[in-house]
Amino acid sequence: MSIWTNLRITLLKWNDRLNFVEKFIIFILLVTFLFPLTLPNSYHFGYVEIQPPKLLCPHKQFDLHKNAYGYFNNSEQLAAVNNGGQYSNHCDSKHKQRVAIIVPFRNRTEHLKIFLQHMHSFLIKQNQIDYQIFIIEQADDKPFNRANLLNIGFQESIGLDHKIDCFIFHDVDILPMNIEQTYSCTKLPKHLCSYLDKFRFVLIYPTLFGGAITISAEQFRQVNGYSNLYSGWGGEDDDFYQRVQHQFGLIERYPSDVARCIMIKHGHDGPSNVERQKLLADVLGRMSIDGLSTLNQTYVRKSIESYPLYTKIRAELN
Ligand SMILES: *[C@@H]1O[C@H](CO)[C@@H](O)[C@H](O)[C@H]1NC(C)=O
Ligand SMILES: *[C@@H]1O[C@H](CO)[C@@H](O)[C@H](O)[C@H]1NC(C)=O
Ligand SMILES: CC(=O)N[C@H]1CO[C@H](CO)[C@@H](O)[C@@H]1O
Repeated sequence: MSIWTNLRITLLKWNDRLNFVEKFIIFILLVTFLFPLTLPNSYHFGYVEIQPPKLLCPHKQFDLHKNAYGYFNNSEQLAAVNNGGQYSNHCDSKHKQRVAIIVPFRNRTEHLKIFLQHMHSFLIKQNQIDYQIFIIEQADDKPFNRANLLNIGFQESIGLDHKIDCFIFHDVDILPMNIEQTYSCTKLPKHLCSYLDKFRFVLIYPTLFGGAITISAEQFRQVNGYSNLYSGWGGEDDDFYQRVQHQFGLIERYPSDVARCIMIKHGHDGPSNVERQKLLADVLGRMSIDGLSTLNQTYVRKSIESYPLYTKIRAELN
């Protein structure tokens, strides 16, 4: 008897023995375990893994040196930055992106110094984009509202430079380590720095979308920006993930050996947001009525100041 005949007989025997419910359960188990095998390697729950765009002309004359703390700090490179924290590269003028790097901020002056030196050194070495660093300072004593500040950074930086077409929203305490992690907008909104030293370079959950992200100006408008209501620590980036997922289906990430970053150590983040579960329960219901469309009612701009390595925008929240 051939192996196929044997198999057929065995299956027929089982077919008699099992009732409908048992067959159904076996069918479901087979589908659950076999279906993922048919998906491409790049698919993961909630995101797609992409290769970083190739750096077209990384700066040859600059080497990245880490100091004793592991941070980049190259004074020659810092000298190439224009007042206000702006840098223009001299490469691939056709497809060059104009990028605003938006950093929400309050009171972390020590982090800011390290961040500026490290980030300019890193981005000038990559030499991939025209960029400007905007520090958005919450100039009041209310609970920190990170997402509100990111929206303000979007609106105010575009007000200063209408040609900005790509945004990088970045926390001040996160630093990219791998020069291959290309800082620019790609097809979909993208999470940078998915793998942090603080979490032993493990992605802590598949829909994580905080810390550092890229999104085009047009895509950011399409989701009405961030919610302005997350006052206090946490929740706003999960809200934003849902908006983006609703609009675009997936986010992108780079592979785990590329998207590695370090987090500067610090103490407590301040009071957490007690309302966040309530807000997260109805993200899509609020999407069109809470965000860029309601931003003007949420703040008063106090000042715009240019410093050698950054432009600071101070805002008081209502
Ligand atoms: C970076 O380098 C400059 C001089 O090159 C130095 O004054 C500064 O303290 C350094 N900063 C850090 C954080 O190492
Ligand atoms: C908010 O204010 C700015 C300038 O002050 C204006 O250009 C913009 O259209 C306003 N946005 C909305 C949604 O009203
Ligand atoms: C501890 C500390 O420095 N707090 C300051 C943080 O920033 C706000 C607004 O700029 C100040 O009012 C606080 O005193």
